[in-house]
Amino acid sequence: MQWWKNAVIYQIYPRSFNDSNGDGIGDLKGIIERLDYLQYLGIDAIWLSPVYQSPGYDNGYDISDYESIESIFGTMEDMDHLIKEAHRRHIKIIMDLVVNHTSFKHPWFIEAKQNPESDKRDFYIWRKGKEGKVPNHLQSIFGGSAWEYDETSDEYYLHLFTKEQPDLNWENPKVHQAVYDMMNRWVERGIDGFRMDVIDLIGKVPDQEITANGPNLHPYLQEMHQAVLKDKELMTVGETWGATPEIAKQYSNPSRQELSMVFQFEHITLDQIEGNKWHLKPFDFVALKQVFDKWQMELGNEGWNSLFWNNHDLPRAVSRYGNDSKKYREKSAKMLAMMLHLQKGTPYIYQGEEIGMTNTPVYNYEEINDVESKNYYQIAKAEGIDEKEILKAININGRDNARRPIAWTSEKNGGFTTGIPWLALNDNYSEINVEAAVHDKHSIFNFYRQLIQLRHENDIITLGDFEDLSPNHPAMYAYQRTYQGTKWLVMLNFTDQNIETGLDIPVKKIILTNDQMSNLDTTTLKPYEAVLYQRA
Ligand code: TEU
Ligand code: CA
Repeated sequence: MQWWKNAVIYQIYPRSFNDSNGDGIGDLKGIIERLDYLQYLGIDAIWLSPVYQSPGYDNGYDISDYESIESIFGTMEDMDHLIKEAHRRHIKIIMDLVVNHTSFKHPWFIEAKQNPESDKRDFYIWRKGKEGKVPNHLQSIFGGSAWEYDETSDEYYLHLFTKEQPDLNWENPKVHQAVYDMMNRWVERGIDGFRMDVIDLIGKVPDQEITANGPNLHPYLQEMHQAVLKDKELMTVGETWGATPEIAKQYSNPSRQELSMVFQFEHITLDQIEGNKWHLKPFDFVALKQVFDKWQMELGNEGWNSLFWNNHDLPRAVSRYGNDSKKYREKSAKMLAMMLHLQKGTPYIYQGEEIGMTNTPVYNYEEINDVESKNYYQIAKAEGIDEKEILKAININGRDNARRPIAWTSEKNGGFTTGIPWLALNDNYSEINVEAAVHDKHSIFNFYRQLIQLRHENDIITLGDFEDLSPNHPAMYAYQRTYQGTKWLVMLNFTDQNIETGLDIPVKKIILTNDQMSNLDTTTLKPYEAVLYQRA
């Protein structure tokens, strides 16, 4: 079995993890200081969000040099040290690979812009305007046209994110070679895999306004596999917003030699109206279960799932899907953790999820940091939407929610920094912090530890069959895993009410629960109760 199949991955957003030198920004040395904590949690690998040289228009997802470290994060020596210290603790390092676009400060783009005759021109996507207007209707994912006018050449270049993130031209084979060479040098440095940023966009056909899932996407990935990944123990995960189970199999069927797995976002986008993250409809629980069930059932042996509630782009899970009130925060966070971690696939924990960090509201424009939220605010304002409504949407789904620094202790600024944090911590840090969680036997943190350990010790979680026992129940998710004659039953109450389960199943023992009063009667569940039973 490949190592990543029963592994648990921990995502670090370096800027907000731990600051070692008091400049208010998390850094590589800060991560090294916390490796013992991660080893104690029990995770197998770290996915490190970008630490490469970057002017920071999109917090590091705009890279100006793939092979040097941004000075605010440290040096290449620090990076080598991190790899070594992580490996010493049996923790692998997965790097973020952002090759749909570079920064406009990347030497390739600087040359491309300055000298239209240079061979770097064709590393990017340039088009003539149409009657003094943009070449076509392609939109930036962060709002507005995806085309930016360049006066020097009287052409437009394509950027699917901010204009400081010009898209690379994957129709140019020289781009492939440059990317593969860079990846290979990182592999030689000793890293263990790549998380591939918006990888489903690299096959785009701009003139036909095709962005995701373009016709050459899979051939490119197969070529990348041959050039970099082949015959190595590397793990790869593609960020693919538009994946269906059929598409996910194309990426992750081992026989196709592309990726280990993808992140699919169907559960995340379920409550969006027309795919717009700022326009949500009430959250349909039965539909949510259907999405999870579908992904559990349909990949079969022809693909591999990744499992996540959270990342650096998404709101905090306990606020979004659980209940972040004082009364139910811990219980509902554990329930969400159990739901995810006992499914088939590779689970990801986003930093702070393991202590149940919550969303952090903002009350005015000045408090917003993230470029996506700022753009949305301005566009919505110009459309005449009420400021209260705009801030409400940002507080529900804005990316700053995930990016608040981690509180390590209840001291000033949560012990994250001795200086001024680049983004304020959530006010609740004196209560919700790592120190408190580690010392409390019944904490969310210690519940995650148990879930991770269970996965490492029981193949039923990794390999067992999956069955939803009550797909239409409006408040409960009950599923069963079966492997070599053993059956595990997971029962989860997603509400703050006592419920009748409609099931009466003979069980032998409780393996894990978030409620010390749980018993062997499966007919009722208390608010947010989550129990894992071994079946009789
Ligand atoms: O995200 C891809 C992406 O499409 C997101 O911008 C997403 O639409 C939105 O944030 C949902 O909340 C990746 C990275 O994860 C993100 O941080 C980057 O900003 C983006 O690519 C560009 O590199
Ligand atoms: Ca720092």
